[in-house]
Amino acid sequence: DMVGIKRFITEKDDVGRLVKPRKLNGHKGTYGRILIVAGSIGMEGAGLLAAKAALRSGAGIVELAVPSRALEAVRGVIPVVITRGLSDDGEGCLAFNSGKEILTGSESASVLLLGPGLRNTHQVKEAVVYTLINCNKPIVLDADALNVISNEPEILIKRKEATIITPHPGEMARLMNISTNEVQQNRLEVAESFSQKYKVIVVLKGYRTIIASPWGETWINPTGNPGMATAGSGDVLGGVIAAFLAQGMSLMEAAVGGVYVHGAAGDKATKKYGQWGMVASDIIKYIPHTIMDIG
Ligand code: NPW
Ligand code: AMP
Ligand code: MG
Repeated sequence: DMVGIKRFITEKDDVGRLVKPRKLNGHKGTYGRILIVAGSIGMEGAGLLAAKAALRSGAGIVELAVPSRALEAVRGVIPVVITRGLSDDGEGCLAFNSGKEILTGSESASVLLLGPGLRNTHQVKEAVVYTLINCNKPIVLDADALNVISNEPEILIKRKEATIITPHPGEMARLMNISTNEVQQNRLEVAESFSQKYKVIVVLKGYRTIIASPWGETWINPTGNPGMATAGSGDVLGGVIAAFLAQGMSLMEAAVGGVYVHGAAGDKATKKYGQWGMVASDIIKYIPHTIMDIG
């Protein structure tokens, strides 16, 4: 039941407190290694956006793993990103056995981001489920990684480590087998009930993104604007949250702080390009200035 849940509206100072000066002797390993599993033929951009956002949010090392047929399209696009090819189904999506490869890749990672642009196929589902069950690292789950488990969200309870899910209202609706309208009419209750039932942090995106924790703490985000309703905006958010986690923030700090910074960077982007003209990569451009202003 929803009794006893504390609800807050995120303020700038709540996030500013999380932006700590770096240790003088810190090295890239200090700021975490993120494994991003994202993309497919035709959706190579999803992983690239997430990777770039993670690096601009302070992550030490970012590795982007894609189905092998998509590797050539992402290799070298962002020189600072490490790339890795995973077993391919022959059509540019993950194959059944890529789950084992993801697990191997995750051994050196501090955090995983799984889902943007993977597509909703049986083989992707097998790889995602294998990773969820076997991986003992925190995972940020987005997009198709949510779509593939929407008929068995119970899998989330089997995780050995924490999970943050970042559904948009359409993905939330699929996970709960209700309509997008029903999600939008009860955003707080939907996010809180799913979080408590499946023991995951729920980031329900959209106007005033809601961040609900299973231990009964909910945050409502005031930043962002409809200029962010543009392809790839959500892929950027996954990268920011993963980067904050990798740098040692707690789960809720990373989720609440990441959503705030992502929205505030989107607000800065509209000052330059307007709500009509801004695109997802413009949000990334303003992440560094946003973090500097807030911290
Ligand atoms: P409706 O129609 O209102 O019921 P999909 P996607 C709803 C990748 N991308 N408020 C809405 O439902 C992603 O990572 C790759 C209300 C809408 O029709 C995914 O893997 C890119 N409703 C894949 O594409 C750039 C909302 O959901 C439906 C809502 C598909 O993801 C683009 C659409 O959702 C993209 O990120 C809101 N705020 N938001 C790349 N360059 O590689 C969404 N809905 O069918 O899940 O499609 O989000 O585009
Ligand atoms: P996705 O649908 O996964 O690409 O995610 C879209 C991103 O843009 C999420 O972070 C949303 O919260 C944000 N967004 C979309 N529309 C709006 C809006 N009208 N106001 C604020 N943020 C929005
Ligand atoms: Mg998305």
